[in-house]
Amino acid sequence: DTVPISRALISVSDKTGLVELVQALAGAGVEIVSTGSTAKTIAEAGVAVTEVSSVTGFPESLDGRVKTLHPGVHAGILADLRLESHKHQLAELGIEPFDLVVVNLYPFRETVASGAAADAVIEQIDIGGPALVRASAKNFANVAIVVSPDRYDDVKAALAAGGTGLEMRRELAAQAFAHTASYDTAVAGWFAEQLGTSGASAAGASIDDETTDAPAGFPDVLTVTARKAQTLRYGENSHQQAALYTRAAGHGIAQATQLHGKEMSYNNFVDGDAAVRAAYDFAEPAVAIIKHANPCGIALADADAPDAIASAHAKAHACDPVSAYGGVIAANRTVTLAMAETVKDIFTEVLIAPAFDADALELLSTKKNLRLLTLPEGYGREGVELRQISGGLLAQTPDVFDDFDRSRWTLAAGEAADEATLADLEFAWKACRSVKSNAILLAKGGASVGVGMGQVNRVDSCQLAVTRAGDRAAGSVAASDAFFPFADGAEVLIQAGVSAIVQPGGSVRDADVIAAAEKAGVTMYFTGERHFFH
Ligand code: 93A
Repeated sequence: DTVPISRALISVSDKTGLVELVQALAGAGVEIVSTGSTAKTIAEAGVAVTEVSSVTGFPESLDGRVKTLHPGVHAGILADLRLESHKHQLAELGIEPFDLVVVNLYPFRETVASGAAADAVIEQIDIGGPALVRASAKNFANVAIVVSPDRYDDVKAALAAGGTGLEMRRELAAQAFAHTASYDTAVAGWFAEQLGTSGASAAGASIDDETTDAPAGFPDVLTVTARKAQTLRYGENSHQQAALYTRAAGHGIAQATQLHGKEMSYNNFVDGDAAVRAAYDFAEPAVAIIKHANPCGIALADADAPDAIASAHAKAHACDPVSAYGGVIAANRTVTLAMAETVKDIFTEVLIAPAFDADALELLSTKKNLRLLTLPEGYGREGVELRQISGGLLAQTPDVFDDFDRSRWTLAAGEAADEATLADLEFAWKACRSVKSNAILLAKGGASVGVGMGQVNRVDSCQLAVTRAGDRAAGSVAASDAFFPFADGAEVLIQAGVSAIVQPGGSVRDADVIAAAEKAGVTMYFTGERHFFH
């Protein structure tokens, strides 16, 4: 199954690592055939190279549009040398086979991104390159196809080992087809954009690696390209292996920049993601503290606080100081020295913010176990969320508050709330979006004071939120991520002394729930929209 490397075709736009690769190949006696500027680079490095035109007997023509599109090249790639008939035909035709093909394509995406004119973009649609890649990948039984400089070291290792192994060639082929599929998705997306239609629906095969925009409809075929960014020490538990894959145009925790601290763990990424989800969607300065993917504190800054983000953090921490131990924090504003001075004394795994003031960074950098990450404001959002289930993927547009409008709420019970209470209800409602269902969040003064999460019935979540809030439950407001199926959950909140409740409404027993609120003189708003988060 090992195929020795003796003749390589190399045609690359990205010349990274090219010289080192061809030096290794030439040193091992490999014949190198190459195209225009690739051949020039190789020759300039003092390595012997055969121009593809002298193999085909046909000049590179039409400004490079026809270089390798020739049976003399493609028969040499596609011949299955396990078949005597193919070997005979090659001999009759006077064609030499290739066993290694190294190609990377015209920089189509980069050209689009540069703002180039349509004609220039079209010229960067590679035709011959993908043909080489696909032909080589189809014939992985005989040919190794390399589409990325990342794999040159593997080629060098194969040279030293006497050739490429079948498993390596099969894996390279899979990478190659993913590469051309993603490339064509970008081309199709660009054409669709020119036509003013959604790239995704026109391409029929998108949510690609270069866009995080929600598609107008979900494509028939989903191609997700993500590159391995990091091997993680372990997964959710130490007996599980794990790695981080990032998407090229991603905007989230996977792309955050780490300024300080130990390597991020699998659980750090999961909790970091939840923290960003919880804090970054607020327009006001906000801080969320996450444990096991749930907020144990979430708060907005006091309007008159001298240091807004420090105020938000202090309020978030006060919600549940016991649980905040070992937490992951996200702040949606620059971390100041005042906030840093508090965080420094609390065992914290990760702190994510758009930026850190220099003195705050210096102080927090003295904590070797604290990971500090920056993620720009407005990040952390995907146009489409994907979740793996066994045998497939689920895709959905994210649950966000972009067109939130409190005037759409309806008063279901009690008297209309005053502005301060309404503001707390709005905060509680928005905050409970990042709490796992069943979610009950009690809030006061722009801060959570008791969070009930992850219970399999709503009454238990109510009880948990009330217990956590303790004597702060009285006079707080409550949000419920979904309707109360019975009055019992709401009654737990009412007995604890909440002054107002916001919930979607829509239960067949809404009348019972409303009656319980009316009886206690508690205000209740219906939002008509729920925010499950599982
Ligand atoms: O214009 S093409 O579609 N026609 C071809 O026949 C062809 N063969 C290889 N582009 C073609 N290529 C591409 O040229 C390769 O994919 C590679 O990106 C590039 C390398 O050209 P050069 O060696 O001149 O830089």
